[in-house]
Amino acid sequence: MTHIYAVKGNIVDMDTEAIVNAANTSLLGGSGVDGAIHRAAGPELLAECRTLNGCPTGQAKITKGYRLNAKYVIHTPGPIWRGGKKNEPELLAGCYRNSLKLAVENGVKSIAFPAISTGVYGYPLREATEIAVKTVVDFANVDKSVERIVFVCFDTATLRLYEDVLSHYIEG
Ligand code: AR6
Repeated sequence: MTHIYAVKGNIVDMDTEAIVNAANTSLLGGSGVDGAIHRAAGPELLAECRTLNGCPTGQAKITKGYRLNAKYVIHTPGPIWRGGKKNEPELLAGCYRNSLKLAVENGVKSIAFPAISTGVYGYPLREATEIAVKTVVDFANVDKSVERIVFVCFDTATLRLYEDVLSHYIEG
């Protein structure tokens, strides 16, 4: 059974085989999670990202982790919140699903996700958390090859929310 849980922390410090980057469609870096990952991984990450020709919103691409603890970075551009009627929920679910698909294809057994789109991109936190948890739980119910999935929360309020939403899906 896949172990799915939330922790408070910085995504670059995670001990998982892959970490997910809340990227933009250029894949050439930015602020928030993206900035932290590029800073910690070193310039080789940007060099590899330049070869990828960007990534559509809701899709995902994989690179090496370079100076990170993580072997891989999975880059996924989340949707910018535009009020909720521009396909944002489906695109956000796509980020989680497509990142997990890439993880499976690359034999990744543990992966950490940030709260994609809930910073600069302005997605309401509760709605985003419900989509994140539901999409990950649904995926893990079908494909059990990833053993550990961690939601990394930057602050205590986000952690509480994830724990609350997770408790509706997972017992114990
Ligand atoms: N570790 C874990 N969570 C973090 C970290 C960190 N180091 N830093 C921020 N968060 P954001 P987005 C939280 O803005 O909304 C970039 O410029 C943060 O509190 O990183 O998807 C990209 O290049 C928030 O809850 O990502 C894009 O242009 C969550 O992570 C754009 O921002 C996501 O915040 C993407 O915006």
